Order: sequence, then C-alpha cells, then structure tokens
Amino acid sequence: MVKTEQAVGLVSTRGIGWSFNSLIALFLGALIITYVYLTGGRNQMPEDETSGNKFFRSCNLFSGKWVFDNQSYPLYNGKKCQFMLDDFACDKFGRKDFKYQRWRWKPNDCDLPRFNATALLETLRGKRLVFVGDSLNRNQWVSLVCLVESSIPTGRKSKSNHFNGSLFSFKATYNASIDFYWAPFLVESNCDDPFHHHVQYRTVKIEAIEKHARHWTDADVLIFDSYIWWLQERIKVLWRSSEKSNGTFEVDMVRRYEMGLKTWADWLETHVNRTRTKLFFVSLSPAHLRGEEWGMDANQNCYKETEPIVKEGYWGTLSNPKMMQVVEETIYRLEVRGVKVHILNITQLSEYRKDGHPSIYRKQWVNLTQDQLSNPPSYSDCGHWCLPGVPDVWNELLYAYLVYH
Ligand SMILES: *[C@@H]1O[C@H](CO)[C@@H](O)[C@H](O)[C@H]1NC(C)=O
Ligand SMILES: *[C@@H]1O[C@H](CO)[C@@H](O)[C@H](O)[C@H]1NC(C)=O
Ligand SMILES: *[C@@H]1O[C@H](CO)[C@@H](O)[C@H](O)[C@H]1NC(C)=O
Ligand SMILES: *[C@@H]1O[C@H](CO)[C@@H](O)[C@H](O)[C@H]1NC(C)=O
Ligand SMILES: *[C@@H]1O[C@H](CO)[C@@H](O)[C@H](O)[C@H]1NC(C)=O
Ligand SMILES: *[C@@H]1O[C@H](CO)[C@@H](O)[C@H](O)[C@H]1NC(C)=O
Ligand SMILES: *[C@@H]1O[C@H](CO)[C@@H](O)[C@H](O)[C@H]1NC(C)=O
Ligand SMILES: CC(=O)N[C@H]1CO[C@H](CO)[C@@H](O)[C@@H]1O
Repeated sequence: MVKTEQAVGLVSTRGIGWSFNSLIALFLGALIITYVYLTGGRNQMPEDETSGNKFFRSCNLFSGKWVFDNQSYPLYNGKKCQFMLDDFACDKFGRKDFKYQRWRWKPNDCDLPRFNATALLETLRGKRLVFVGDSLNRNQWVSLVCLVESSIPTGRKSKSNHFNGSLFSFKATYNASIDFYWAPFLVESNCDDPFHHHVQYRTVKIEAIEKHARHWTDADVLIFDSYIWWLQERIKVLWRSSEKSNGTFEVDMVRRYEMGLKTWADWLETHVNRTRTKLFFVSLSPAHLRGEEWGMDANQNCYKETEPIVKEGYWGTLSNPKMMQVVEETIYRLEVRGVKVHILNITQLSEYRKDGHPSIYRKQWVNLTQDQLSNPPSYSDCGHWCLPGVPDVWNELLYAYLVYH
C-alpha cells in the first residue's frame, strides 16, 4: 500500500556555519513523501568475522533499550559548545524539559563503552574523519565536534574550523580533522550548494560523484548517510548519456536510490584505499510526524513529546524498509568485492525517541505567520535532533567501532 503525505518541517535545513547567520532561510516546506508501509523482511547483514572484540563478537550494539541515566548524561553542555548550530540548540531556543538529554542506550548483551574524547583523538591522531551526506549527518557531525571539544582539557585545546565550498572542517588537537561534506544525495545534484540547496525541482546526476568524492577519497574514516532527499515524489534523474541529449527521466524512488548508491559503491571500490580507510553508513534517521502511530491524535507530531516510545520494536511508517534494504544490499555487494562498510544501524533505536526532536525549539529561519504561530505542530521540526541528544549516542556507537574494533 502506498500513500503520500506532507512531511512539513521534516527537513528544514539552512546554511551551515557558525558565521552565516544572515543566510536565507531554507525551509523545505512541504516535502512530499511517498512512503510504503512496513512490508517484507529486511536482510540480515553477514556476520562480522574479522572483529576480535567482545563488543562485536557477542553483542549486537543496535539491539537494546533506552535507560534513564541522570548521572552520566548529557555528555556535554550544549550551551558551552562553541560549534553548536542554532538548528539543534533546543535549550537555547526555549526548550525547558531536559529529560530527553538524559537517556543512555543499553544494548541487550553488553554495555556501550563510555565515550572518551582523548582515546578517540589518539585513534585519530594525524588522521582525517569526514562525514558525507545531508543535514542529519551534519547533526551527527556537530554532536561529535561538541563531544570532542567539551572533553579536552582547556590547556590542551588547539582547534580551529573553516569551510571551503561544501567542506566544513574542524581541526582538533592531535592534528585530527573532523570534517563534514555536504552532499545530500551523495551523487551530484542541483541541491549541492551547501547554503542554497532548496531548489524546487530536484535533478540528480545519478552516475556522477567525482565532483564530491575528490574532496574525501583521502580520508581515514568516512561516514556516509543519504535517505530523506530521495523521498521526494518527483526527482529528475539524469544519466551521463542523456546529458547532451534531451533526456531527463523520472524513476521510481527505490530504483533511483539503488542507482545512486551503486555509483557511490563503485567509486569506493575503485578509489578508496582499503587498508587505510574505515567506512561507515548511517542507516536512515526516523522522523516523528504522525502522532497516531504512537497513540496520539492524528494531527499531533513530535511537538510536546517528552518521553521515548516504550513499545518494543516500534517502527514508524516514514522509515521505509525497502530503502533500508537497498543500503544493506549495496553494502553486501561491496563486501563481496572486498570493501567493508559498517552500517551504523541507528534506525530502530532512534525510532523510540519521539522526544528527541527540536520541534519548535530551534532557530526559525523564516518569519512565521500568525496561522503557524497559533498551531505549533505546523512548524515543528520532527526530523532533526536536539543536541545534546540522540546523535550523541550514534557517535558513541561510532566510537565503539573506531576505538574498540
Ligand atoms: C538494522 O536493524 C533492524 C531493526 O533492528 C534490523 O531489522 C536490520 O536487520 C538491521 N540491519 C543491519 C544491516 O544490521
Ligand atoms: C537529575 O538530577 C538532578 C540532581 O542530581 C536533579 O536536579 C534533576 O531534577 C534530575 N533530573 C531529572 C530529569 O530527573
Ligand atoms: C580516556 O582515554 C585516555 C587515553 O586512552 C586514558 O588515558 C584515560 O584514562 C581515559 N579516561 C577515562 C575516564 O577512562
Ligand atoms: C596532520 O595531518 C594531516 C592529515 O590530516 C597530515 O597531512 C599532516 O602532515 C599532519 N601534520 C602534522 C604536523 O603531523
Ligand atoms: C578550497 O578547496 C579547493 C579545492 O576544491 C582548494 O583548491 C583550495 O585550496 C581550498 N582553499 C582553502 C582555503 O583551503
Ligand atoms: C594504503 O594505505 C596503506 C596504509 O596507510 C599504505 O601503506 C598504502 O601505501 C596505501 N596504498 C596505496 C595504494 O596508496
Ligand atoms: C522578520 O521579522 C522581523 C521583525 O519582526 C523583520 O525585521 C525582518 O525583516 C523579517 N524578515 C523577513 C525575511 O521577512
Ligand atoms: C535524442 C533523444 O535522446 N531523444 C529522447 C528524448 O526523450 C525521450 C523520452 O522522454 C526518448 O524517448 C528519446 O529517445
């Protein structure tokens, strides 16, 4: 069964960057999402036989539950993080309930190792880590930068940041770089401008990735994501062969995602140094737009939600299992060809966290109308995540792979 709905405020992105406050607001507005009800099974990934560590041999890090932990969380003070972005700074923009900052992820069969910025930076000494993807990956990048900068003793801090085109770079002590590269489709598209990417008609060059990839093929750690931008109903797909002719075509959502990821995978296979580079793909980040899915009113969304969902295995209809399966199959085929990509399988654990989104507590990049103001769910961001918050846990999972794997 296929339905269409408006996902208002799901991806209200804007320019990145700490000194770009005057950037035009970039609401995606009414993102038309085609989504498919949860059907069919998802493939299991092959066992990771190379891992020699207890966390990975005997424990699925992604299967577990949230435990309230008022002792160790949040892992940093968001207001003190000088790299925080206003899109994620919920406490700065008036959110008064802080319980959402205080949940620990407890895998069923082990404990997640505690995040230790020094240990991470020692692992990354002289290395370059790059997040490549859309604003959810940027959400995770900001989280990692805040985790790192908050934990370094003041005397040892030596850090800087700059941006150049789509590349945003944070240089930490130990000569470690933690970068973010804007490429919402991974492949080339007309949405590639890091600040002005909300074009009305999206066009994707489905076979082209060089323009982006040359900025990060030399990285030591690459963390990719890409999902939400592919969901728009109409996207023009442009082939190399069609560039000189008339051809732009509309292709089924799952199929075009498959083609884009194939381009990405082929690039990795031929260009990435397999001994040097660790590769990750972050599975889709769930949005909480449909209150009736967790027993609320149909026109409720994440606005005013302050508690996680407790129903085990809760899965929202915006998280398309077929799209997830495309990622798993692409990565499985890459592994067969000798390139290992770890999936950070954050979908299920984030599904529970309807309380973790900014809703109205973020910078609004456009002036709201009276109508909107009188109906807060209408302009709530239920796609991104408050920081400190859920992406910190994604980074604890990444940390486990980088430091213990
Ligand atoms: C990711 O998690 C989901 C839900 O827990 C599971 O069904 C799926 O098989 C997992 N995928 C991978 C690649 O581990
Ligand atoms: C967490 O603990 C502090 C003091 O230890 C207390 O002031 C605060 O109310 C607690 N927060 C929650 C959400 O329980
Ligand atoms: C963090 O890691 C560093 C370097 O490995 C280590 O010296 C330190 O004891 C760790 N800190 C904690 C609290 O475990
Ligand atoms: C710092 O790291 C970069 C790679 O990210 C390397 O090219 C450079 O030589 C390193 N500099 C020092 C002083 O170690
Ligand atoms: C910006 O990136 C380009 C490559 O795209 C590079 O040639 C240039 O040196 C970079 N500029 C700075 C200031 O890093
Ligand atoms: C790949 O990386 C390894 C480890 O850094 C290095 O020794 C090797 O020379 C690299 N291979 C190529 C082809 O660059
Ligand atoms: C938004 O409203 C403020 C004052 O309320 C005004 O100064 C500003 O120009 C408005 N911005 C836009 C884009 O309309
Ligand atoms: C010359 C050329 O490429 N023509 C193509 C234009 O687009 C239609 C489909 O929209 C194709 O059928 C033509 O072959």
